[in-house]
Amino acid sequence: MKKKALITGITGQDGSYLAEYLVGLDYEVHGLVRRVALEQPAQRLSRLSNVVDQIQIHAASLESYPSIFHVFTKCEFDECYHLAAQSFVAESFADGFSTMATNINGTHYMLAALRELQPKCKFYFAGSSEMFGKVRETPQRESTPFHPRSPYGISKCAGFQLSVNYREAYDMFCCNGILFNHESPRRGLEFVTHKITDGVARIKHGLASELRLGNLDAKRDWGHARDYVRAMYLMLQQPTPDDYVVATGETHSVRQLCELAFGEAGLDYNDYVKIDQAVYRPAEVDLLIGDPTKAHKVLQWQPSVGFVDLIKEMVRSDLAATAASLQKEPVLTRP
Ligand code: NDP
Ligand code: GDR
Repeated sequence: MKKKALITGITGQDGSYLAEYLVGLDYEVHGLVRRVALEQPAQRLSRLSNVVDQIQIHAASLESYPSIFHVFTKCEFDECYHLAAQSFVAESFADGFSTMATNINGTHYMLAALRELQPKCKFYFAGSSEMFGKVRETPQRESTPFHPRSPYGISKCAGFQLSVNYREAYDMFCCNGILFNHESPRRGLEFVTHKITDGVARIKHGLASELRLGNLDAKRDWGHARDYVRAMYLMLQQPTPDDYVVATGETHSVRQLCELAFGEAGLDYNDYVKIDQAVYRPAEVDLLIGDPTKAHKVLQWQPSVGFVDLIKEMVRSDLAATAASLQKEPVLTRP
């Protein structure tokens, strides 16, 4: 019998890599997607082009408990990876109410429906290094206290605590990943890595003359998304549920990212990057660097791609995609 997994947020960066990984492990993979994604499959399911014929999609929304409940009445799952969220920190300042509603209630609905219908199903919650926020110690580990700096970070703390509470109160197998930033050519264009690598490609091909960014001194621990979805899977294969930091253990500034990405295309970022105060956040997370010792020891997890190779891969991918779009060659599959 094949194992069955449900992935919320399957259309996103992580969901698409996780779907491919689990299909490769011979899982029966199901995805929960918003109805709008089904109405615009060419755009909204594009990250899933490698596996779309091998997965089953269910229409549901994090805003609707009945829609989530209904999915769990249709099929029995062994594992549930809850990745769906409003995931852009800056947007959470612009509309904190909807970020809170989607991320907190959505997680609560998932847990409540599972408890009611499938309490033996293992549950993964996509926690974040943004929960550490104004960091209390460096590097950050599982025991580091949370001090979130945005509505997004607060919503992730609430989701984390909900997951812990269902584990303790109802003996459910709930794991929290505390994942540091992870990127790839599939990253949304609003996030700084992809904004920069896409900007480099556009400048290199003469489509733009500058790139407007905010705080270049912020430091992040950036890894590759393909590596990080393996850690999610490994958490649910352990004998007992627990929480894990997943990170590379290295930190770099946005400025270093610019230097590397522009350099990869033979450009000097100083000639193109303009500082735009409008992109600064009302409260910033200045420095993140994770200590993944527990994930190394317990999960036997190690990242396979470092910062330099990650950014080079993203620049190369964006240069190729921009060149293809200029020649009006359709890009049939995403990387
Ligand atoms: P993305 O933004 O790429 O994907 C988010 C997913 O959530 C999309 O599939 C989106 O669907 C779905 N979604 C959003 N709102 C709803 C809703 N109301 N109902 C149903 N689905 C919804 O995020 P990532 O893949 O990068 O991240 C996955 C998870 O991990 C997120 O929870 C994020 O907060 C968390 N995380 C990410 C990190 C990172 O560095 N990438 C680090 C730490 C945590 P649609 O396509 O319809 O918009
Ligand atoms: P982050 O990612 O907020 O860490 O959240 P993002 O790439 O948006 O920002 C990283 C840092 O870069 C600075 N920055 C800019 N950011 C953006 N987006 N655009 C800019 O122009 C810009 N200029 C400077 C930001 O101020 C910030 O310091 C990501 C998301 O994936 C979350 O869902 C996840 O939980 C965390 O990573 C871990």
